[in-house]
Amino acid sequence: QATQATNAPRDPYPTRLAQPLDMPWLKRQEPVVKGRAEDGPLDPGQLERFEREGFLFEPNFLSGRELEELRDELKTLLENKDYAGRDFSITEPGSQVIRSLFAVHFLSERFSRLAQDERLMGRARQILGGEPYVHQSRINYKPGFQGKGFNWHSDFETWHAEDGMPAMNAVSASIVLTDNHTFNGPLMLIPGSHRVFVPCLGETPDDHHKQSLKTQEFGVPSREALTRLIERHGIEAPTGAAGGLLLFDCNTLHGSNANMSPDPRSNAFFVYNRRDNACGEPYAAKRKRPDFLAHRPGDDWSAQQR
Ligand code: 6CS
Ligand code: FE
Repeated sequence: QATQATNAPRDPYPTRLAQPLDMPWLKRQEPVVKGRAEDGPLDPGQLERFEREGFLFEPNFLSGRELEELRDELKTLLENKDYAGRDFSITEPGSQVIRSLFAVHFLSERFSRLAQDERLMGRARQILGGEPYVHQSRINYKPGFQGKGFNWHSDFETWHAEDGMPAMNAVSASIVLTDNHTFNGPLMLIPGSHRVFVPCLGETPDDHHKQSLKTQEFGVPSREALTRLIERHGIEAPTGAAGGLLLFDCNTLHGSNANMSPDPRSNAFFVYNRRDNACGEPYAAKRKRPDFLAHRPGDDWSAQQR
């Protein structure tokens, strides 16, 4: 790890450590909700809920024709043979089944429009208290019987350590494009976990994303820390019909089980980061991850692919 100059400010979120700290977690520095109810579509009750729980589920955010179009687009993207074997297309551990497709707001006009849609941008601006840009986008496919789970993690821990995101000024919007039920591996969250930062053990391996996007082993909290947080706050899994919107703070601990049902569990994710929180050098990795995982404000990823 790089030595810090004596007068340099200390990183408040040290992680990927060789030795555990004396305490299981550290205090979050940034406020959770930074805008006001007057500034956007979320009402005071919804903002209060997001502040307290670290997430907010809005059933029936999308419906009808709009939802159908997105589901068709999801299918088209997943069937696109040009994406097979590309770095932004992640397969399940041990098979060639697609697990995630990244940078979808550059791959698809339809998803690009959705990412920039004021219904999402407005919510992000309101939560972040400033102008957002899309830091990352993806589709998680999770096909019936074959889709594997995601270990417990905080997205911010990874983005800070591996992408150089300075502070907790980002929010994820996940739109469920298939019905989410108990058996198809819905997202589970630990309410209230966004208020602490859990440093993780183990130095980041080179090219870690190639492994972590299939099965994450580094950047996951210890079982002791998870046990204490879950004893305190429990686990929640918002389920419901296709079209629901889940907004969650960048530091809310979450994970999911494998899909043991016949039905896919697919969703579209857009991560909004505040412009003044753009990424710099990674805090706990030797090299930055590829651009498809961490866009910069105003960059044109699709131009680089040509
Ligand atoms: O590594 C990442 O950036 C991604 N991985 C996970 C498991 N969640 C957040 C993010 O999309
Ligand atoms: Fe995640």
